[in-house]
Amino acid sequence: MPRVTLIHPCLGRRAGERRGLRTWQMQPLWVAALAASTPREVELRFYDDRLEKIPFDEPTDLVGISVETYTARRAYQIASEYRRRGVPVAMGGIHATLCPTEVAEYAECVVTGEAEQTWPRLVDDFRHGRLERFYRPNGGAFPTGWRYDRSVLHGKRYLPIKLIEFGRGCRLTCEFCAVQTAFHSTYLQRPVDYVIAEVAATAANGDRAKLIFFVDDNLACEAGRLKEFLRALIPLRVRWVGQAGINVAHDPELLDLIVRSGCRCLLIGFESLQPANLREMGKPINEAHGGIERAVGELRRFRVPVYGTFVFGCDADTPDDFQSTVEFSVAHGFLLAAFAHLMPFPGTPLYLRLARECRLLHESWWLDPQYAYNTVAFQPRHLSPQELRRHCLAARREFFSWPSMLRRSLAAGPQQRNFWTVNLLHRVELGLRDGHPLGDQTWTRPLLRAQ
Ligand code: B12
Ligand code: SF4
Repeated sequence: MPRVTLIHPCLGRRAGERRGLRTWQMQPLWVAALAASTPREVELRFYDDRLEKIPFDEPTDLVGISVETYTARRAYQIASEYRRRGVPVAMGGIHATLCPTEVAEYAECVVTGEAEQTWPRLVDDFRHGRLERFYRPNGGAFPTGWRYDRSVLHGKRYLPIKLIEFGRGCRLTCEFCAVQTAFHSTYLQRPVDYVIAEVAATAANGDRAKLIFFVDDNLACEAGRLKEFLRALIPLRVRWVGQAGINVAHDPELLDLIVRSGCRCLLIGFESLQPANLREMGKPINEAHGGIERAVGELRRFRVPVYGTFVFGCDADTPDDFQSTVEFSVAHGFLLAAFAHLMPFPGTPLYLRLARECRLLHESWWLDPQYAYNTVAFQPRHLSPQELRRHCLAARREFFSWPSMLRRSLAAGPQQRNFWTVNLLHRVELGLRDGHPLGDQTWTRPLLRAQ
């Protein structure tokens, strides 16, 4: 019986650090997706590098590692450990999809795109000694059923949140977005009754995780289907969080359904209060129907708890914009907000443009040992990279300051407990995230590359 070990890498680890950031410790859904499509006779194990030590010496025949751009360094360290012991490694995930050639240097084989169909084939090829270098889904194939087997995740100390997918991808074309790049701006949805059945099972078995996170990057790609889904969700009386485009705010019927179906936090990428920046990012949708100001007014009118996200570093940004954006977010009583700088993820139109303009400070920043979380990897137009980072950090500190939290808590109404839990957690982690290393700092061996 072949033994297969799946690994979810952490972002990195400082010397002496025992546990990672709490807000990121959620069930990795890719493991549940792969587990459901793993042939039954395979003995499957899973280790989450964010929560536990990886037993590298435990006998196994094949290892599967998921790679995001931020976790690539750590993933390659883990792969090196196994490959040094003669165990072949398969890698997949969004970074493997964006940079298959780089990933192939650290693995026996690379899976790009969705793996529901390719994974069983890979395992079968492995058993017959004919592993290929690359596995790609057949053009636009719909991953039949999208089933998940979460049994391998049981017993691990994740946040009590259940991750569920409604759809995958996004049809919009924001310049900086890795998702639209990986999915070629396409969007696929599961049948509503599949998702509702999964939610109902959570609600029925009294799962500790009554809070559901719909992980879609944009729940509102198809407003009509979203309404159908939310209507079916109302009787299940669950609490949920999710991410959606600004278009939800211009549809009163949708806002009403969002609230009535139990939404406790809706992340919306406002990105910038400057119209010129929105044009640069390729996000004109945020200017439509009266723009962000009107959208936020509607969200308040319906009492939708908003997680507003903003991105800085576009050409029109000046130092004053940070302050005015924080003031906007506080004045509108956002439950949460993020103030990030632009990140040139590999393969994105943003990355390609900055490379053309010779503005990338590190070409493969994710592999650079000097690069740490929150380092700016490109040359902004009117600020220095250090200023951009400092202003973003100051904006976060101000948003999570006591006066801001107290003021914003007034907008939280009866959801005070929820408000304080999430705000205090984010406040504590502010300092921990900044400058966090990518990769395990105590790991000093050279990375093992394919011949
Ligand atoms: C949920 C989520 C989170 C959750 C964490 C979830 C968790 N499990 O812990 C939270 C909110 C905490 C989070 C945090 C962050 N996230 Co996040 N997140 C997502 C999101 C929205 C969904 C991921 C998901 O569950 N998808 C559903 C599963 C089934 O799909 P999947 O993971 O792609 O897996 C499929 C295939 O890729 C493949 N596959 C995946 N792994 C493997 C491994 C093997 C061996 C094989 C064969 C196949 C395979 O098979 C699966 C089935 O088809 C994605 C967006 C997206 N669409 O990917 C962003 C995303 C992955 N996050 C992103 C980022 C940047 C972050 C942060 C760095 C943000 C920050 N605050 O700075 C942090 C860092 C977290 C970390 N790595 O430690 C980026 C990554 C970009 C990149 N190029 O790497 C994404 C793509 C968002 C985006 N729009 O750019 N995130
Ligand atoms: S709306 Fe969100 S998911 Fe869609 S392309 Fe833009 S940033 Fe990506």
